Amino acid sequence: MTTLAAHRTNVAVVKLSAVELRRISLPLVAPFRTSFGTEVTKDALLIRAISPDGDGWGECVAMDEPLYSYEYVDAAQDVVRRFLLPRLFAAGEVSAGQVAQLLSAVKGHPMAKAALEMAILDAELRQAGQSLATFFGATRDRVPSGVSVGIMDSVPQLLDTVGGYLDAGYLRIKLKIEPGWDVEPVRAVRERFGDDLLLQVDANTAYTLGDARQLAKLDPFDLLLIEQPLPEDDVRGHAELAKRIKTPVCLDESVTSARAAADVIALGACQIINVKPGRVGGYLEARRIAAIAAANGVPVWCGGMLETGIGRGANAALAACPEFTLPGDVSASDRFYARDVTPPFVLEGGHIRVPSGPGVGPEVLPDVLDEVTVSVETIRP
Ligand code: NPQ
Ligand code: MG
Repeated sequence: MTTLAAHRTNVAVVKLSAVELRRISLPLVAPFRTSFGTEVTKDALLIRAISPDGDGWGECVAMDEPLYSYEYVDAAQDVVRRFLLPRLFAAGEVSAGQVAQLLSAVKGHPMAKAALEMAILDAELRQAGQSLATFFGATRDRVPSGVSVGIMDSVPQLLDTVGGYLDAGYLRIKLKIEPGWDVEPVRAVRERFGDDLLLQVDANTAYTLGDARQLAKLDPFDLLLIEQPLPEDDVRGHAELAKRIKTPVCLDESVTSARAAADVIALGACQIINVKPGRVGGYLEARRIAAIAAANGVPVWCGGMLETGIGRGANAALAACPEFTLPGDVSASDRFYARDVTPPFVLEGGHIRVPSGPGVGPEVLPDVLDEVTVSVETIRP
């Protein structure tokens, strides 16, 4: 198993001379509505690991408000500054594979920890001249691209939007749903675009087990999956729901670690897993989850958190690993952003190209970065 050995192996060590915490704000091309709220801008925390042997970038996917999970970007910056960085600085030289262990005394905050590990990993891979895809044992140089479609004001508006994405070449459509916006939009999209369309839905925890009969009304539409219908901690509810509906249950929010992944699989709470590096504490844990799921015959796909090009490129590398057998939410940059901090990822026949240069993600464009920067904090040992 060269892929599993690979992420236990240090490709280099990183001597941290400083860490830059940079907040950026990117306008979305259109509002993105989910069952938990409507986003119009993306506020991200970027982390630059500064070392004498070269820098590395990490991206924290925490939202500006604690709506997807309890994390939010101000809290992430606070925990990085006050509790995480002192532990990394105290360790002296670090390798990405040591970061989770060094930070393990601090409970929770997986997105903050993931961003730090990613910055170290990027610096390490750049030193070694290796791409994340190579480090991971990825087997593809491009990945099929799916798109997440927000809740709309009307069905005609939804059909227009989905039609536009299909014209652009997206290979799979995910509809955001909530009570009052579920069967009707799914039926309309199926009728308009046909039975061959790869179609799935994501509820972001908006239902309860009491809604099982309503969710069973989605059964006739041959969906690939329903993502996270019930609350994050309702593992038993998902196991029960999975028995009551035909649509395969996929978990996102509930899968907070490799152990949680093994548990939800063992308990029959899901048939498919959405892997998101930020949610599980980093790319290394995400890679392990993919291996665990595959070993249990559970298909995985790579989720998305509206990443800038930095995280988008890294997600493409993860999605290029052999365990990823379903199209992910790795969309083209222009799905969300007119201007990004890296050269844009574009659709090529419905696929996104996996970065092949050294490091976790592509090169950052310094001029754009400065233009979208809201604040910069530099922390030294
Ligand atoms: C999901 N993502 O799969 C998430 C939810 C999500 C692409 O559907 C800002 C930052 C806004 C992160 C909106 C997709 C967000 C966000 C939605 C994540 O559940
Ligand atoms: Mg989701």
